[in-house]
Amino acid sequence: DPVDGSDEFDDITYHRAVDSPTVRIAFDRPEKRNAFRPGTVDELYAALDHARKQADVGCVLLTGNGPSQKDGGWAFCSGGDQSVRGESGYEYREDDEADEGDDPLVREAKAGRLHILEVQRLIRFMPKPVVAVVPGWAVGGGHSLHVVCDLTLASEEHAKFLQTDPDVASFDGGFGSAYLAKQVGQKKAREVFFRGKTYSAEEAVDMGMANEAIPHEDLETVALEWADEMTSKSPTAMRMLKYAFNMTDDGLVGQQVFSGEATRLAYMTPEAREGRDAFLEGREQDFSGFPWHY
Ligand code: 2NE
Repeated sequence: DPVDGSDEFDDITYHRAVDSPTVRIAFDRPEKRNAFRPGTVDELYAALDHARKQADVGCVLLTGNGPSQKDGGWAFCSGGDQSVRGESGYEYREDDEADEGDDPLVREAKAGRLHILEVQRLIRFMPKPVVAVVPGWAVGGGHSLHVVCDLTLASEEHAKFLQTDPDVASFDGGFGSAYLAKQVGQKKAREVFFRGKTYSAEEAVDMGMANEAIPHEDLETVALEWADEMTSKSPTAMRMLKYAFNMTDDGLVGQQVFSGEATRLAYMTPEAREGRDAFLEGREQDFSGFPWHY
Protein backbone atom coordinates (compact mmCIF):
# COMPACT_ATOMS: atom_id res chain seq x y z
CA ASP A 1 0.00 0.00 0.00
CA PRO A 2 1.25 3.48 -0.74
CA VAL A 3 1.76 5.57 2.37
CA ASP A 4 2.40 9.22 2.95
CA GLY A 5 5.45 10.35 0.99
CA SER A 6 5.87 6.79 -0.26
CA ASP A 7 9.07 6.02 -2.12
CA GLU A 8 7.46 2.93 -3.62
CA PHE A 9 6.56 4.92 -6.67
CA ASP A 10 8.87 5.89 -9.51
CA ASP A 11 6.65 8.05 -11.66
CA ILE A 12 4.23 9.64 -9.22
CA THR A 13 4.21 11.01 -5.67
CA TYR A 14 1.56 10.36 -3.03
CA HIS A 15 1.06 12.60 -0.01
CA ARG A 16 -1.52 12.97 2.69
CA ALA A 17 -2.13 16.64 3.47
CA VAL A 18 -1.29 17.61 7.07
CA ASP A 19 -4.39 17.75 9.32
CA SER A 20 -6.67 17.30 6.37
CA PRO A 21 -8.64 14.39 4.89
CA THR A 22 -7.09 15.14 1.51
CA VAL A 23 -4.60 13.21 -0.56
CA ARG A 24 -2.30 14.78 -3.14
CA ILE A 25 -1.24 12.57 -6.03
CA ALA A 26 1.16 14.03 -8.58
CA PHE A 27 2.77 12.96 -11.83
CA ASP A 28 6.50 13.16 -11.23
CA ARG A 29 8.14 13.23 -14.65
CA PRO A 30 8.57 16.98 -15.09
CA GLU A 31 11.34 16.58 -17.67
CA LYS A 32 8.78 14.94 -19.94
CA ARG A 33 6.01 17.40 -19.11
CA ASN A 34 4.64 14.61 -16.89
CA ALA A 35 3.88 12.28 -19.79
CA PHE A 36 2.70 8.86 -18.65
CA ARG A 37 4.05 5.46 -19.62
CA PRO A 38 2.25 2.21 -18.70
CA GLY A 39 4.10 1.98 -15.35
CA THR A 40 3.05 5.54 -14.47
CA VAL A 41 -0.56 4.71 -15.13
CA ASP A 42 -0.46 1.54 -13.05
CA GLU A 43 1.05 3.48 -10.15
CA LEU A 44 -1.59 6.16 -10.54
CA TYR A 45 -4.32 3.53 -10.43
CA ALA A 46 -2.85 2.01 -7.25
CA ALA A 47 -2.58 5.42 -5.57
CA LEU A 48 -6.10 6.51 -6.50
CA ASP A 49 -7.50 3.18 -5.40
CA HIS A 50 -5.69 3.49 -2.08
CA ALA A 51 -7.21 6.95 -1.58
CA ARG A 52 -10.62 5.58 -2.59
CA LYS A 53 -10.47 2.97 0.15
CA GLN A 54 -9.41 5.25 3.02
CA ALA A 55 -12.40 5.93 5.26
CA ASP A 56 -10.83 9.19 6.46
CA VAL A 57 -9.98 10.56 3.00
CA GLY A 58 -12.63 12.73 1.37
CA CYS A 59 -10.88 14.40 -1.54
CA VAL A 60 -8.04 13.76 -3.97
CA LEU A 61 -5.96 16.49 -5.58
CA LEU A 62 -4.44 15.24 -8.82
CA THR A 63 -1.60 17.37 -10.10
CA GLY A 64 1.83 17.41 -11.74
CA ASN A 65 5.13 18.11 -9.99
CA GLY A 66 7.44 20.70 -11.39
CA PRO A 67 8.99 22.74 -12.70
CA SER A 68 11.26 20.93 -15.16
CA GLN A 69 14.91 21.31 -14.10
CA LYS A 70 15.81 21.62 -17.77
CA ASP A 71 13.76 24.62 -18.77
CA GLY A 72 11.50 25.59 -15.85
CA GLY A 73 8.36 24.42 -17.68
CA TRP A 74 5.28 23.35 -15.73
CA ALA A 75 2.90 20.53 -16.60
CA PHE A 76 -0.13 18.74 -15.25
CA CYS A 77 0.32 15.90 -17.74
CA SER A 78 1.15 15.68 -21.43
CA GLY A 79 -0.55 12.34 -22.03
CA GLY A 80 1.00 9.15 -23.36
CA ASP A 81 4.81 9.08 -23.45
CA GLN A 82 5.50 9.10 -27.16
CA SER A 83 9.10 8.00 -26.66
CA VAL A 84 8.01 4.54 -25.47
CA ARG A 85 5.30 4.15 -28.06
CA GLY A 86 6.18 1.10 -30.15
CA GLU A 87 4.62 -0.55 -33.17
CA SER A 88 1.77 -2.14 -31.28
CA GLY A 89 1.44 0.07 -28.22
CA TYR A 90 3.42 1.52 -25.35
CA GLU A 91 6.47 -0.24 -23.82
CA TYR A 92 5.96 -0.95 -20.13
CA ARG A 93 9.16 0.82 -19.01
CA GLU A 94 12.53 1.21 -20.65
CA ASP A 95 14.55 0.26 -17.59
CA ASP A 96 12.40 -1.31 -14.93
CA GLU A 97 14.55 -3.69 -12.93
CA ALA A 98 11.60 -4.63 -10.76
CA ASP A 99 9.98 -6.21 -13.76
CA GLU A 100 12.99 -8.24 -14.89
CA GLY A 101 11.89 -11.32 -12.99
CA ASP A 102 8.41 -11.26 -14.45
CA ASP A 103 7.15 -14.26 -16.29
CA PRO A 104 7.47 -13.54 -20.06
CA LEU A 105 3.73 -13.99 -20.39
CA VAL A 106 3.17 -11.36 -17.68
CA ARG A 107 5.54 -8.98 -19.45
CA GLU A 108 3.74 -9.55 -22.73
CA ALA A 109 0.36 -8.98 -21.12
CA LYS A 110 1.63 -5.72 -19.62
CA ALA A 111 3.23 -4.47 -22.82
CA GLY A 112 1.39 -2.22 -25.16
CA ARG A 113 -1.35 -1.28 -22.75
CA LEU A 114 -1.86 2.03 -21.04
CA HIS A 115 -4.53 1.36 -18.43
CA ILE A 116 -5.52 4.99 -18.57
CA LEU A 117 -9.18 4.31 -19.30
CA GLU A 118 -9.32 2.24 -16.11
CA VAL A 119 -7.88 5.26 -14.29
CA GLN A 120 -10.50 7.50 -15.90
CA ARG A 121 -13.26 5.17 -14.72
CA LEU A 122 -11.79 5.06 -11.22
CA ILE A 123 -11.81 8.85 -11.02
CA ARG A 124 -15.32 8.98 -12.39
CA PHE A 125 -16.76 6.34 -10.09
CA MET A 126 -14.84 6.85 -6.85
CA PRO A 127 -17.20 8.23 -4.22
CA LYS A 128 -15.23 11.38 -3.41
CA PRO A 129 -14.30 14.45 -5.42
CA VAL A 130 -11.12 14.37 -7.48
CA VAL A 131 -9.76 17.81 -8.34
CA ALA A 132 -7.40 18.35 -11.27
CA VAL A 133 -4.88 20.94 -10.10
CA VAL A 134 -3.31 22.12 -13.34
CA PRO A 135 0.01 23.97 -12.86
CA GLY A 136 0.99 23.89 -16.56
CA TRP A 137 0.35 21.87 -19.69
CA ALA A 138 -2.72 19.57 -19.80
CA VAL A 139 -2.31 17.86 -23.14
CA GLY A 140 -3.65 14.81 -24.99
CA GLY A 141 -4.44 12.09 -22.45
CA GLY A 142 -3.55 14.62 -19.74
CA HIS A 143 -6.28 16.89 -21.08
CA SER A 144 -8.74 14.01 -20.92
CA LEU A 145 -7.76 13.34 -17.31
CA HIS A 146 -8.61 16.90 -16.27
CA VAL A 147 -11.91 16.58 -18.14
CA VAL A 148 -12.88 13.47 -16.19
CA CYS A 149 -11.98 14.99 -12.79
CA ASP A 150 -14.84 16.51 -10.81
CA LEU A 151 -13.28 19.97 -10.73
CA THR A 152 -10.36 21.73 -12.42
CA LEU A 153 -8.29 24.50 -10.86
CA ALA A 154 -5.70 26.07 -13.14
CA SER A 155 -2.59 28.18 -12.77
CA GLU A 156 -3.42 31.65 -14.12
CA GLU A 157 0.11 32.12 -15.52
CA HIS A 158 1.18 28.64 -16.62
CA ALA A 159 -1.82 26.39 -17.27
CA LYS A 160 -2.29 25.55 -20.93
CA PHE A 161 -4.95 23.24 -22.29
CA LEU A 162 -4.32 21.47 -25.58
CA GLN A 163 -5.67 18.42 -27.41
CA THR A 164 -3.05 16.81 -29.61
CA ASP A 165 -4.69 13.39 -29.93
CA PRO A 166 -5.29 13.54 -33.69
CA ASP A 167 -1.80 14.99 -34.26
CA VAL A 168 -0.29 11.75 -32.97
CA ALA A 169 -2.98 9.48 -34.44
CA SER A 170 -4.68 8.88 -31.12
CA PHE A 171 -8.31 9.49 -30.18
CA ASP A 172 -10.06 9.48 -26.84
CA GLY A 173 -13.52 8.70 -28.12
CA GLY A 174 -14.83 8.12 -24.59
CA PHE A 175 -14.84 10.41 -21.57
CA GLY A 176 -12.16 12.77 -22.92
CA SER A 177 -14.33 13.87 -25.83
CA ALA A 178 -17.90 13.05 -24.77
CA TYR A 179 -17.67 14.62 -21.30
CA LEU A 180 -15.79 17.56 -22.75
CA ALA A 181 -18.75 18.15 -25.06
CA LYS A 182 -21.09 18.01 -22.06
CA GLN A 183 -18.93 20.63 -20.36
CA VAL A 184 -18.24 23.07 -23.18
CA GLY A 185 -20.84 22.16 -25.81
CA GLN A 186 -20.52 20.13 -28.99
CA LYS A 187 -19.14 22.84 -31.25
CA LYS A 188 -16.44 23.95 -28.83
CA ALA A 189 -15.42 20.36 -27.97
CA ARG A 190 -15.02 19.58 -31.66
CA GLU A 191 -12.93 22.72 -32.04
CA VAL A 192 -10.67 21.62 -29.17
CA PHE A 193 -9.99 18.26 -30.83
CA PHE A 194 -10.16 19.26 -34.50
CA ARG A 195 -8.04 22.43 -34.35
CA GLY A 196 -5.54 21.60 -31.61
CA LYS A 197 -5.38 25.16 -30.37
CA THR A 198 -3.87 26.01 -26.99
CA TYR A 199 -6.23 27.58 -24.45
CA SER A 200 -5.24 29.59 -21.38
CA ALA A 201 -6.60 29.04 -17.88
CA GLU A 202 -8.92 32.00 -18.33
CA GLU A 203 -10.26 30.63 -21.63
CA ALA A 204 -10.75 27.21 -20.05
CA VAL A 205 -12.81 28.82 -17.27
CA ASP A 206 -14.82 30.87 -19.77
CA MET A 207 -15.67 27.81 -21.84
CA GLY A 208 -16.73 25.82 -18.75
CA MET A 209 -14.04 23.14 -18.59
CA ALA A 210 -12.18 24.67 -15.63
CA ASN A 211 -13.59 26.12 -12.43
CA GLU A 212 -11.13 28.85 -11.58
CA ALA A 213 -7.86 30.42 -12.70
CA ILE A 214 -5.64 30.98 -9.67
CA PRO A 215 -2.31 32.81 -9.33
CA HIS A 216 0.36 30.14 -9.69
CA GLU A 217 1.94 30.64 -6.28
CA ASP A 218 -1.46 30.20 -4.60
CA LEU A 219 -2.67 27.25 -6.67
CA GLU A 220 -2.03 24.43 -4.20
CA THR A 221 -3.13 26.50 -1.20
CA VAL A 222 -6.41 27.34 -2.87
CA ALA A 223 -6.84 23.71 -3.98
CA LEU A 224 -6.44 22.63 -0.35
CA GLU A 225 -8.96 25.26 0.74
CA TRP A 226 -11.48 23.89 -1.78
CA ALA A 227 -10.70 20.38 -0.54
CA ASP A 228 -11.23 21.48 3.09
CA GLU A 229 -14.59 22.98 2.16
CA MET A 230 -15.69 19.80 0.41
CA THR A 231 -14.43 17.44 3.10
CA SER A 232 -16.26 19.41 5.82
CA LYS A 233 -19.55 18.30 4.28
CA SER A 234 -21.58 15.14 4.75
CA PRO A 235 -19.72 12.22 3.13
CA THR A 236 -23.01 10.56 2.20
CA ALA A 237 -24.45 13.71 0.66
CA MET A 238 -21.22 14.28 -1.30
CA ARG A 239 -21.11 10.77 -2.74
CA MET A 240 -24.81 10.85 -3.61
CA LEU A 241 -24.32 14.23 -5.31
CA LYS A 242 -21.31 13.03 -7.31
CA TYR A 243 -23.22 9.97 -8.49
CA ALA A 244 -26.33 12.07 -9.20
CA PHE A 245 -24.29 14.46 -11.34
CA ASN A 246 -22.78 11.47 -13.15
CA MET A 247 -26.00 9.58 -13.62
CA THR A 248 -27.63 11.39 -16.50
CA ASP A 249 -24.48 11.04 -18.59
CA ASP A 250 -23.50 7.56 -17.52
CA GLY A 251 -26.53 5.61 -18.72
CA LEU A 252 -27.28 2.30 -17.08
CA VAL A 253 -23.87 2.20 -15.36
CA GLY A 254 -24.66 5.59 -13.79
CA GLN A 255 -28.01 4.26 -12.62
CA GLN A 256 -26.35 1.14 -11.25
CA VAL A 257 -23.73 3.12 -9.28
CA PHE A 258 -26.33 5.55 -7.87
CA SER A 259 -28.70 2.72 -7.07
CA GLY A 260 -25.95 0.77 -5.28
CA GLU A 261 -25.58 3.70 -2.91
CA ALA A 262 -29.36 4.02 -2.48
CA THR A 263 -29.54 0.32 -1.61
CA ARG A 264 -26.72 0.71 0.90
CA LEU A 265 -28.65 3.52 2.61
CA ALA A 266 -31.90 1.55 2.55
CA TYR A 267 -30.16 -1.42 4.17
CA MET A 268 -29.51 0.74 7.22
CA THR A 269 -33.24 1.23 7.97
CA PRO A 270 -35.42 -0.72 10.44
CA GLU A 271 -37.51 -1.72 7.45
CA ALA A 272 -34.55 -3.50 5.89
CA ARG A 273 -33.71 -5.14 9.19
CA GLU A 274 -37.27 -6.53 9.37
CA GLY A 275 -36.79 -8.18 5.95
CA ARG A 276 -33.50 -9.73 7.04
CA ASP A 277 -34.72 -10.80 10.50
CA ALA A 278 -37.90 -12.41 9.12
CA PHE A 279 -35.83 -14.53 6.79
CA LEU A 280 -33.34 -15.52 9.47
CA GLU A 281 -36.14 -16.32 11.96
CA GLY A 282 -38.05 -18.36 9.39
CA ARG A 283 -41.24 -16.26 9.62
CA GLU A 284 -43.33 -14.14 7.25
CA GLN A 285 -41.99 -10.61 6.96
CA ASP A 286 -44.21 -7.96 8.59
CA PHE A 287 -43.88 -4.51 7.04
CA SER A 288 -47.24 -3.32 8.40
CA GLY A 289 -45.56 -0.95 10.86
CA PHE A 290 -43.77 0.93 8.10
CA PRO A 291 -45.51 3.80 6.28
CA TRP A 292 -45.79 4.18 2.50
CA HIS A 293 -44.12 7.59 2.53
CA TYR A 294 -45.54 10.31 0.29
C1 2NE B 1 3.30 19.21 -23.96
C2 2NE B 1 3.89 20.10 -25.04
C3 2NE B 1 2.83 20.96 -25.69
C4 2NE B 1 4.92 21.00 -24.31
O1 2NE B 1 5.60 21.80 -25.25
P1 2NE B 1 6.90 22.62 -24.76
O2 2NE B 1 7.39 23.37 -25.96
O3 2NE B 1 6.58 23.40 -23.54
O4 2NE B 1 7.98 21.53 -24.31
P2 2NE B 1 8.76 20.45 -25.19
O5 2NE B 1 10.11 20.94 -25.45
O6 2NE B 1 7.95 20.02 -26.34
O7 2NE B 1 8.80 19.23 -24.16
C5 2NE B 1 9.75 19.17 -23.12
C6 2NE B 1 10.29 17.78 -23.07
O8 2NE B 1 9.22 16.91 -22.74
C7 2NE B 1 9.12 15.90 -23.73
C8 2NE B 1 9.65 16.54 -24.99
O9 2NE B 1 10.01 15.57 -25.92
C9 2NE B 1 10.81 17.31 -24.43
O10 2NE B 1 11.87 16.44 -24.20
P3 2NE B 1 13.42 16.90 -24.47
O11 2NE B 1 13.49 17.35 -25.89
O12 2NE B 1 13.65 18.02 -23.49
O13 2NE B 1 14.21 15.67 -24.17
N1 2NE B 1 7.71 15.55 -23.86
C10 2NE B 1 6.65 16.34 -23.78
N2 2NE B 1 5.51 15.67 -23.96
C11 2NE B 1 5.87 14.40 -24.16
C12 2NE B 1 5.15 13.21 -24.39
N3 2NE B 1 3.80 13.20 -24.42
N4 2NE B 1 5.83 12.07 -24.57
C13 2NE B 1 7.17 12.06 -24.49
N5 2NE B 1 7.91 13.15 -24.27
C14 2NE B 1 7.27 14.31 -24.10
C15 2NE B 1 4.63 19.29 -26.14
O14 2NE B 1 5.76 18.68 -25.58
C16 2NE B 1 3.76 18.24 -26.74
O15 2NE B 1 2.99 18.52 -27.65
N6 2NE B 1 3.92 17.01 -26.27
C17 2NE B 1 3.23 15.85 -26.87
C18 2NE B 1 1.80 15.78 -26.42
C19 2NE B 1 1.13 14.56 -26.98
O16 2NE B 1 0.96 14.45 -28.18
N7 2NE B 1 0.74 13.60 -26.14
C20 2NE B 1 0.19 12.34 -26.55
C21 2NE B 1 -1.28 12.43 -26.94
S1 2NE B 1 -1.99 10.81 -27.20
C22 2NE B 1 -2.27 10.30 -25.58
O17 2NE B 1 -2.05 11.00 -24.67
C23 2NE B 1 -2.80 8.94 -25.33
C24 2NE B 1 -2.57 7.86 -26.17
O18 2NE B 1 -1.84 7.98 -27.23
C25 2NE B 1 -3.13 6.62 -25.88
C26 2NE B 1 -3.87 6.44 -24.76
C27 2NE B 1 -4.08 7.51 -23.92
C28 2NE B 1 -3.56 8.74 -24.20
